Amino acid sequence: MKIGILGGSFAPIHNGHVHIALMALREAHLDQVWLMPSGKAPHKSIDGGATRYHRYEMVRLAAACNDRLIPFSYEIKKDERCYTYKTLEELKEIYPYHEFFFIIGEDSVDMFPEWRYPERITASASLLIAARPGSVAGDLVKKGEELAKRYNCYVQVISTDVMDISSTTIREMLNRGSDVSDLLPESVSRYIKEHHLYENRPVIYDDDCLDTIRKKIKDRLPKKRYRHSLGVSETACALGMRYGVDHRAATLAGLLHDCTKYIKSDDQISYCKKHDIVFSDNEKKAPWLIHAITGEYEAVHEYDIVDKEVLSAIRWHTTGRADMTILEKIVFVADYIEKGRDQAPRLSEIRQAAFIDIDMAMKMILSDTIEYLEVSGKPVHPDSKEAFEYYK
Ligand code: DGI
Ligand code: FE
Ligand code: FE
Repeated sequence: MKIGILGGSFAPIHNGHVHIALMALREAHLDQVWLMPSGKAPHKSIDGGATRYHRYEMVRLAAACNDRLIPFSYEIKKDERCYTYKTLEELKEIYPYHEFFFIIGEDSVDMFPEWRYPERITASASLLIAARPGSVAGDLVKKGEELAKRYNCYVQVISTDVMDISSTTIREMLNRGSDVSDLLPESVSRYIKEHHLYENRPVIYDDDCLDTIRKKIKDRLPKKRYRHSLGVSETACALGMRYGVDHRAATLAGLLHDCTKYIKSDDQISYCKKHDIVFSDNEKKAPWLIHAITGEYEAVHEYDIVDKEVLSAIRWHTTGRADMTILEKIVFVADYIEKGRDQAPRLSEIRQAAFIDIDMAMKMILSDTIEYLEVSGKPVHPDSKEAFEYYK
């Protein structure tokens, strides 16, 4: 099949993207266009206030308008940054029988030679250039021909006729509370409203909000696990006060950190498959670690949490990682020292250290956990190793 690939951060996906995809289908006689939201960019938030789960969900909703538009989660599933040349080479390998057409915007044409390995991009895919409405077609066609010659590949210019829309503008408008319904598919517009995405309100976890979440957690978790979650949230609250972090955010993160522990280890993997959540081979070997990943997912989808600080504290509470945020450390440490814990060696020492020097507590916990894992013959996750290297 002839497959167009339209990548982007899609934060959020809008009518302009959908239009480009539909025009590419028609003008290049494609069988399908795969809408591929980008994964992480290092040191830069491309989510613009929504999580990658939200971005993908919106792509899925937008794609529903035409059965040749396919939401494609390949890059969003990866934790590392994706380069186009690499993704395309991987796709060619996975789908050797497809012919790929990579769609770029007119704005990217001049910069294309500066991309990482453009010649490897064109070796894996033809290029479709989405012209802006009203652009001087002749000039663009000439630029396309130059690219085709330089990289010895097929290049086609696709005309589009929607006005310029950008995700950045849409986010700004949403921030101001302006109406953007003309610029987005209706389902996406509704989704943004329902989940309060891109609203610039300060997130306040008042007592009512915390009570509601506490009740819900109580209903969903087994009794012992609920007690533990309360313990972690109290301890995280106190540590939040000690380290000058919003103690209500810490309380919330503590409450939610194990929110998917009601799913048994064996079922965590099928839960991930069902919801298109990614985990690595390391987690496959140690499925009890996956609850940190599914926990972040449920915090978004079941509890409507958009606060990145809270979400990342849930995500990293089990293995830790290098260079953690203060809230990540607070939840990680609180999980280990909360009042219900009584098994770990040197608990009282670590409890004291937690309130004196949290990095010291990190070091002690990581070193004891790694030792425990090694003694019991369990694999130590690379994230934990990196965390230990960082805090030792
Ligand atoms: O969910 P909790 O029981 O409250 O605590 P947790 O999320 O810290 O999970 C603890 C379990 O995870 C415990 O059995 C130790 C294990 N663990 C922690 N770090 C690693 C790890 N297991 C492996 N294989 N590798 C790790 O790096
Ligand atoms: Fe946990
Ligand atoms: Fe826990």
